[in-house]
Amino acid sequence: MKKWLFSTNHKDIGTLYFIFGMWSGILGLSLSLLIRTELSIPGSLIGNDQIFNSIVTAHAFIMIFFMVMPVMIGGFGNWLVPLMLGAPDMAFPRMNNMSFWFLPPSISFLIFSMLMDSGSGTGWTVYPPLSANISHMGKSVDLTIFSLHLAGISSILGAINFISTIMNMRPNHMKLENMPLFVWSVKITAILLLLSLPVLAGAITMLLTDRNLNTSFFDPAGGGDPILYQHLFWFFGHPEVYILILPGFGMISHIITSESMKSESFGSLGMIYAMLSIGILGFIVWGHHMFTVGMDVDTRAYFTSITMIIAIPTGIKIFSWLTTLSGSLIKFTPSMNWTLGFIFLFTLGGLTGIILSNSSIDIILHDTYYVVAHFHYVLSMGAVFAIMAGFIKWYPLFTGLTMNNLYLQIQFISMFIGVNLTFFPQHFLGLAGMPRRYSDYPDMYLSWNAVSSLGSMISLISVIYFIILIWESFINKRYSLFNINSEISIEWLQNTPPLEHSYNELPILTK
Ligand code: HAS
Ligand code: CU
Repeated sequence: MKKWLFSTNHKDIGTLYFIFGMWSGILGLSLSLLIRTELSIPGSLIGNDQIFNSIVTAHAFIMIFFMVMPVMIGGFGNWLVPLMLGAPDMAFPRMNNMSFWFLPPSISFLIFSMLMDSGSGTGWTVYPPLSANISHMGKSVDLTIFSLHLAGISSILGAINFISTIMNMRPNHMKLENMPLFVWSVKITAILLLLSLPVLAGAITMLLTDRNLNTSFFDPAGGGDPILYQHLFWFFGHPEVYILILPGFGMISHIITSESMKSESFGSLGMIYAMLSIGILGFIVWGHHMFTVGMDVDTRAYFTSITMIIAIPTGIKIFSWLTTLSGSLIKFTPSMNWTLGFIFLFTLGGLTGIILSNSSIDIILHDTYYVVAHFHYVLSMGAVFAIMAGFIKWYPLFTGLTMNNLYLQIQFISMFIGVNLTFFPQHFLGLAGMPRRYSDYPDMYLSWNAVSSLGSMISLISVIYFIILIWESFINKRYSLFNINSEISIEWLQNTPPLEHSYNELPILTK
């Protein structure tokens, strides 16, 4: 108990983040299944639209703040950054502990916000006037705001810790351009966090005072402006989407480089500049979420053009990964499968982003399922596929165990089918005009919704299967080769045969 509660060890804290992220992931997944069950056929299952909207809101918050961020930055970041730098630990180990322990109270507030009063049916964007007293009286939205405050503090402390560690605890001879790409990705992510989260904190605190202290920042009746909230939110919200993907980019670079037996990623320096450009551009494109607010045409033209420019550094990353792979003997190992799946499906999601960035098209597609399809391709198949690839790749490091390869292959195939079946039809629904955040629809949308819900059930089964595989590696004590507890590995180490590299092949053991 003491070990985990008071831990200042980056690996233990990383493990805590993984366990927390998995737990939240199961909660978020459960909520998504409620959504898909409600939408599997027309008519009402839950019977209360406020509850439906609260479920949608909590699903998004939990997946973003309590699943993807803790796992990618907290889990992989804590485990890998000090190791890749050769640093003994994080720069501020006790602050690291505090960053983690802010999260359980934070998610508790969010869960309470669903249970108290009428819940926060605001969407994760929490736009006023919907989130103001007029539509959300009671304490739910206030609890949601407090939850975000705590999660925000946790992330800001984490960001300070990563930046300090990376800037000050590198070996003397490691120049910035030689720093591993995952470390770079975490560093850029941390800078984005540090610059964007305070803006969110400001926005939600202003909303809190509007709700409770009679200010009117966002209330036209008192001289305020609800559009101001949208600007503040998306100034945070857009960098946030790159926060969710950049550490994944970092992991994908490492996995591709190592699995294709290359010594470094193709265009390593270019990759660093690409990530930096994505980070900088991420701060000046927020208006593409607000094309429908009544923007003048010049501003629309600006946000459309600048958004499209992000395709260039992202394209540099995609093509550098493909070039790194090029000429190598591709082995379809489980982590390689997830990586190739990532490249394919993230690109698909990125391309629909470019389509949405056209302001005139977005005015039609905004708030339809097309947007939902776009962001699930970059998140459920981008961020989550990167997490799966990284988790399987470094599982032996984290646990000293390995998972069954054959079963992992089956799990990959079933989840690949599941998520594509869930989200691909949502493009059609969006193009046909089905709005997002609605609990019901006319019969004409039935067929693709049914397919989508079926897909989500397949994904559910493959996630449960994955958890069983983790459990199986523990109970069968499936030690990895270099686990100190493994008798096989001790024996193996004592009789290590010489390694011989054959041309274009994995190193093979010769007896
Ligand atoms: Fe996005 C909405 C545009 C990347 C996440 N995005 C969202 C939302 C989320 C999200 C969560 O402009 C919904 C928020 C909400 O609740 O309302 N997004 C883009 C663009 C990119 C992009 C241009 N998004 C992401 C990533 C995310 C993410 C990464 C999280 C991980 N997104 C939008 C827009 C909206 C939006 C609109 C608002 C929609 C609305 O109405 O609400 C880019 O970063 C993607 C770049 C990647 C690629 C693929 C690889 C590049 C290659 C190079 C060649 C390609 C070229 C393009 C030259 C482009 C291979 C050619 C174009 C063709 C179509 C052929
Ligand atoms: Cu955006």
